[in-house]
Amino acid sequence: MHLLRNDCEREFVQQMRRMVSEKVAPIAAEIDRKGEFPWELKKVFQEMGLLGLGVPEQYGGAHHGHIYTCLAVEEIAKACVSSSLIVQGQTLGWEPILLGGSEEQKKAYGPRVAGGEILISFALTEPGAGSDAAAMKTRAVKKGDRYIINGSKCFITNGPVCDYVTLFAMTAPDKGVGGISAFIVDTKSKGFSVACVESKMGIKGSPTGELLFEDVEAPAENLIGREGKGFKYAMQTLDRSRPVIAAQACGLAQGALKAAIDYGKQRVQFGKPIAHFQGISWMLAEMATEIEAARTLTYRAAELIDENNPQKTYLSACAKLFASDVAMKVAANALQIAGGYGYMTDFPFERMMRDAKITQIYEGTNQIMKLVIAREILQQ
Ligand code: COS
Repeated sequence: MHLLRNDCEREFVQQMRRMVSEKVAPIAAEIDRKGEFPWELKKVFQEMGLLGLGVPEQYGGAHHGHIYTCLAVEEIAKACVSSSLIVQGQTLGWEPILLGGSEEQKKAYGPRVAGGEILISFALTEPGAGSDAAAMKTRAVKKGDRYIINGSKCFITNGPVCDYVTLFAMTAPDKGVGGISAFIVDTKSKGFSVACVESKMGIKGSPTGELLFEDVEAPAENLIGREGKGFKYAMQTLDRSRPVIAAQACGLAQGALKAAIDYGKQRVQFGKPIAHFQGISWMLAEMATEIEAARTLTYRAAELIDENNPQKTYLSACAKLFASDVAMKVAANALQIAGGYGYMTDFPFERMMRDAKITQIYEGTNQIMKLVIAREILQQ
């Protein structure tokens, strides 16, 4: 159940549901099986303006608030988490520019991001810098009117198909986190390459890549904000993206619950549909309750982002932690209800369970969420 706040939100969700049932749900299993980026859905989302949900109107987008990105991602993830990452990844890649970029940068990239003319990815993680994001080794050295970038980034969502990355690199290693800067890098630049496209457990339709930067030149005007501010932009971006992942987890869980209800109502054992056995109906009731709680927390966190409330770091981490754990539990229980059939690839349960796992890992592991939450409550 969604407590949508006004007609605009209700209409948007109705529009999303129609599109998802017509375009996404019928090909979700195939996207997973093929393990290919669904370009046809990218086009559908582009035409609906979904790639510009994070871009304010003055920069060519359709931003009415962070809630809309969450609503879009939740609705798509009910059918296909891989496809929801097209919208999520685009917003994530753009947000460092929104947070720290100049007017010129916002005007130059905003319309192209919003219109889906370019795909943009967020490149923070490195092989040796995952949870400890500040331990990055990628270097950007200023030479005249350009920066020369060397290093590698891993686990980059849409990295293998994107046109630009917002890249985080050390400009002053002796300053630690204060020496990290953010850049807009064109993936057509000489010296840029995709070292590998990862083979993954789930989200198989969302290409994840390792990106190499070998003497890549970025014009000085592609620095986002000021030198040394990169880590702050990265952390602020993650504060904003964690409720989106929480929304994705809510969508996935809702999709798994629906599949379990449908299955439970038609599967007859011992002379009646299994959903009418108390053991199963109570499982369904618990799953529904946990999803309601996760969704309430998620959309409250998204509201705090829109309000720029100082508690946003705290609640975003709470939402991502709680909703992703709910998604994992609900997906596992949904599969359990479907028994042997749940384990078969003819049904969506095993895909949902594989996809659920990543929500506990990316945009900060749930252990890092606990670290962030604990820091926030201890310093209050
Ligand atoms: N908003 C704004 N600034 C923030 C911030 C936030 N949410 N979190 C940290 N900062 C600032 C701090 O205020 C500090 O600034 P000053 O040096 O000016 O005081 C600076 O950033 C360093 O912060 P901190 O000391 O907390 O950094 P740590 O190295 O201890 O790392 C964690 C903090 C662990 C929270 C961070 O590394 C993290 O989020 N790791 C997970 C990364 C992640 O989510 N990766 C997912 C892949 S990217 S899709």
